[in-house]
Amino acid sequence: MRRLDGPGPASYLPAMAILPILTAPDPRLKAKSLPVDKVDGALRKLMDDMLETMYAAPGIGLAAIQVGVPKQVIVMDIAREGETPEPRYFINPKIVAASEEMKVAEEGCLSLPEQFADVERPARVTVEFLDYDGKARTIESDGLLAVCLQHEMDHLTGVLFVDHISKIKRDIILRKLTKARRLKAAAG
Ligand code: K1U
Ligand code: ZN
Repeated sequence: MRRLDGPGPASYLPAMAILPILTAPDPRLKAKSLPVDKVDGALRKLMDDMLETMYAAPGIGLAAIQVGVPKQVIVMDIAREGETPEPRYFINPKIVAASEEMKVAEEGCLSLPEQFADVERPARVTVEFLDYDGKARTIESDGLLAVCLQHEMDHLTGVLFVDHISKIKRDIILRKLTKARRLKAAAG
């Protein structure tokens, strides 16, 4: 723990951190994340840091593997600008039901910066998970929540949104990212 300001109990709260986000084609993004066996202070610190990192990006979701941690942990906040923030935490999420109805929505990803594509997924999913306090919960989702949940849960098995689109479109996006990475490295 580090001191934030003057003495007093609040000054010994651990500071939140903004973590570096991995970008494709980093091979760590292909890893399969492992289930969490204990929801403790260290895991809550990771989730706090992930949320801070997601807000700073900015983004509406983040999976732990995107910050290099292969654990089944997701943070999310789909509240719009001007609305009250609504942070959500999903530990060991499992899809237990999915609609037959499919829906196409445009997706982005903080690990594929500035790239977007239309992706088709079930319109509604029911997900079981543990919350920030380790309590078992179930959520029925549709709209952006369903899209974001499925996108983030894909990260836990090493799947990116580009894996749902044609090879031609995927290769265009991955080539752009490789080029951007080369230019960034050359610029120092
Ligand atoms: O990298 C990620 O997994 C986060 C990703 C989540 C997502 C977005 C759209 C559809 C499916 C999943 C993002 O947050 S990309 C950035 C973004 O969408 C956004 C950023 C600022 C304001 C609103 C949206
Ligand atoms: Zn993503």
